[in-house]
Amino acid sequence: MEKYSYIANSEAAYIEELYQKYQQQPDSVDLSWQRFFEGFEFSLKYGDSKPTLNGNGTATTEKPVSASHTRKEMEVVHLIRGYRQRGHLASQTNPLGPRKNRYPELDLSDFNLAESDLDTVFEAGIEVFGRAATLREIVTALQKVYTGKIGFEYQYIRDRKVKSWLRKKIENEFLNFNPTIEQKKRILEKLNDAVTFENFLHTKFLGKKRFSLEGGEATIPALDVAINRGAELGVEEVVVGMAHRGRLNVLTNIMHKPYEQVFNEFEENVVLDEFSDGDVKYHMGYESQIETPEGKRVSLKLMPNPSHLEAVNPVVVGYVRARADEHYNHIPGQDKYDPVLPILIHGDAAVAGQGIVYEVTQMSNLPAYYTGGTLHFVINNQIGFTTDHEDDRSSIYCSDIARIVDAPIFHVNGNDPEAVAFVMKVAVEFRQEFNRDVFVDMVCYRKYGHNESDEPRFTQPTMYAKISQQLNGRDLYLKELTERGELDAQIADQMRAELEGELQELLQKVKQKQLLYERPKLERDWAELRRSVPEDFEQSPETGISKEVIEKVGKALSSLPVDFKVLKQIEKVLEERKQIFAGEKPFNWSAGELLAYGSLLAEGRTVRMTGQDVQRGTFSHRHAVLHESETNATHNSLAYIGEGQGKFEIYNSLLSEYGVMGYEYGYAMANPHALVIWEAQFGDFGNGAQIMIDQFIAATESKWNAMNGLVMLLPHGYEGQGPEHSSARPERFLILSAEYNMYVCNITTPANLFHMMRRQLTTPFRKPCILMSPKSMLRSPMAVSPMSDFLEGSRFQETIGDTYADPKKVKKVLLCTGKIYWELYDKQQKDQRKDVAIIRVEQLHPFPKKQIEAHLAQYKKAEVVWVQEEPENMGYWSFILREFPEIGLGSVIARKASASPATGYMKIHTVEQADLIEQAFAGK
Ligand SMILES: Cc1ncc(C[n+]2csc(CCOP(=O)(O)OP(=O)(O)O)c2C)c(N)n1
Ligand SMILES: [Mg+2]
Repeated sequence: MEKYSYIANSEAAYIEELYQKYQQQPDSVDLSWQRFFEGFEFSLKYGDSKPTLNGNGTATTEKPVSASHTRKEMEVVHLIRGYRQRGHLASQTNPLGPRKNRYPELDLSDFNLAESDLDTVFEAGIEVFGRAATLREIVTALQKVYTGKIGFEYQYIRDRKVKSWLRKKIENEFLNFNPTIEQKKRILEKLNDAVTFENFLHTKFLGKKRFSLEGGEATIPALDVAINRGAELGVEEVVVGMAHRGRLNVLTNIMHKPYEQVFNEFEENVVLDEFSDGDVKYHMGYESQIETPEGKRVSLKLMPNPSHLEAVNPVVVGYVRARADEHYNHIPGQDKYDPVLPILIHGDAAVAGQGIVYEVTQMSNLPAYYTGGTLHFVINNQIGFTTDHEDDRSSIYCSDIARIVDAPIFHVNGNDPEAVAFVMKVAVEFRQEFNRDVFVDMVCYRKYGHNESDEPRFTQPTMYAKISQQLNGRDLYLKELTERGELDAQIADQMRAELEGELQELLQKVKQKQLLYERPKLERDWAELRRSVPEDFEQSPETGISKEVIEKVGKALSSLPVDFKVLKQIEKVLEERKQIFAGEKPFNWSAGELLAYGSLLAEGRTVRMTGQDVQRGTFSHRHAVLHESETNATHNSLAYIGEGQGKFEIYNSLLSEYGVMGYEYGYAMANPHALVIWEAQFGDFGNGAQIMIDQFIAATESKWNAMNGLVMLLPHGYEGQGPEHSSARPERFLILSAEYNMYVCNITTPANLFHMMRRQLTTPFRKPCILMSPKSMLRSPMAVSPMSDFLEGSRFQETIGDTYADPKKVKKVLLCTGKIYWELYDKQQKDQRKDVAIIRVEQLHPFPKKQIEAHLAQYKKAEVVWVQEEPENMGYWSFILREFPEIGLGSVIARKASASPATGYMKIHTVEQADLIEQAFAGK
């Protein structure tokens, strides 16, 4: 308990001292004291008994204010603050009964006040009403506002402007909140839609999983308010991410997906094409447009999502950022984030338990990931599957994560749909006003088990005894309205009968009237692309560029603004760039990479790259953003290619993989014209984002019939840096490779990197592209490309044959991929081994079998082996056997099968590596 004993013990001297400080500078004292002194001065001016100041600045009155009254004034101020800070602990947000005692300590006695003070007038009333008021009035108002059906949490917010905006909304608006009859009808109508739909499914598809919303039906009027109020405040587009709970209800009753379509999915009447495997109905996405009661058209998108709870969150916000960047950045004076609103709907267990929620919340105010604030809505049914909330979190609230970014949290009783409507209204107003995250935690219950065939009484018998007593959301609201005499019960009954009739008809295939869906611009662009077919992978498209473009990009890359001083080493980098782009030196890795981006930018495309330390590059090779050596001012070279160029967005990310990669995946999902790249610091850190890889990158096209062109750069290569800095785990990607779902590459030349990047936006379809990218090869004098390899007519090479070996002499063919090629090549050259041919497989998936066969045709009698530096159980070998069984078991040269990807000792590494090369060139 917070004690205020210093107040009780302090004498007038303390208050005088504060008052003097206040007189000199009002904000030098705490806000509550400021209010107090304002009130004091007010009464000084207008009060009956006129206080005066004596020579020492001490307040005296004609009718003297007693020291005890002054102390009580202070206690009343603290009581007011107490309600604001801890009122939520006493709020009645649980529809199933009283909450656990969280010790709010808001009794009069906690402030040294008593019942006998209730009718005393206190100046402190100014804090709440703008005038003096009796303690009774003050307490009644505070209880109504802070300990009713809403628990407002916002006092921890450090920005005073934000805090006082919220206080006004809460204390002024909520105190006088009374929705109009029309608003009440709308709430009832939405509850009715929600309840009737679930009842209907429950009887027609008995026992089938639908993850019913019952117990949390107020979600539907809540979202309705958010969308409608948002539209009034300029929202044109809402992008929603949500899990299983209530998803079908949101799809039909918010997004207007035809009921008939949902029923069809229950019947599993679906036709799949060759490379699609589909997904369960409660994971599918949807797009629609709706008209609000005020006649505003709003585009809605529900993101498809996997079972993995909360994984969709970064995807939603990344998608929203891309829409803002591309769609809404052209209107002068308009914040590009205002028209597009992300809403993330969480479960109470998931939002408290999943780390990705932390990552995404932490991202919300960073320039790289800012989206103008997310509206978070928690369907808090107080249970996760069979786990009680006492077991699924340490925090008091499931929404406590909001506090890390000073986001306000509104806890609300799901059985009070008007209170739910109020908080959703304020939440969306807050988001539009401050462009920051806001959380609504709707406390409700789950009528059935986790799904409809689960028996919840196995594990929560007492909770379910209470739940069985509950009326459904509509009937409860109806009862309340009827009791309040506000609306006739017959109206709701009539609405219910109408809707049930309609659903029946729909089941017999009667179409529901829908707005014709007008595809927004980027979706029209997606529609111009097509799914890939196997023939597309026989040869990559031409992606070479003209000499003029090379020169233009080279100029941008090697110039600096006037008076922009850089370190000596950077001067050298720029000098080298000049030579490369002038054709005096071959292209190194960095030049090839930056030329790929520059050439796309010159075509007006967007290039976006994030990841840890990407501006410089983990291995100091990229130097995309330069720093002035005295001022630290930055220079993003590729932003200066020329007029009409696209935007080059390159941001160092927060230290996250799951969230950041998910975000970039979402960005790439929205914009087919953007080259979107995520780079891991070391490749295997990507495994922190394994959920994104398994559930989104690899499977999107198959599950959801959607494409994505994200590039993942995963530094990889055995260089003696230990178990975690050697392998990007290519084997994992290859296990996931099938049905032409993604490119997996490990390339050896800057030109091939350039073409790989450009291919991403050149093919008439989009595929994720995973690259095992280099470390030492970044500076290898061997891994370079002549300018001719970038010019028109050139293209990505899936394989690169041997031009040194003599086909007539070749006894052994080494098939390999990536960096080890250069070690094998070195040996071949040093020992002049014309009898050993080396073929590089630059792209592993889709596997370029025809191209490999064409190379091998030259060496018909030779033995063919696969050489890899990874242990035999890792890397590519299992995949090669699957895709190219002709090679035969045992034709592998690799490190021994190991539990860990690499040794921790440089000495052992060196011996192992030399041994691999020896073996590769050893005769039979
Ligand atoms: C990452 C992840 N872990 C576990 C599961 C399995 N699972 C599905 S729903 C669920 C409980 C979710 O509880 P809550 O977030 O409160 O949502 P509710 O079902 O209560 O609406 C669990 C554990 C999952 N889908 N995803
Ligand atoms: Mg739950």
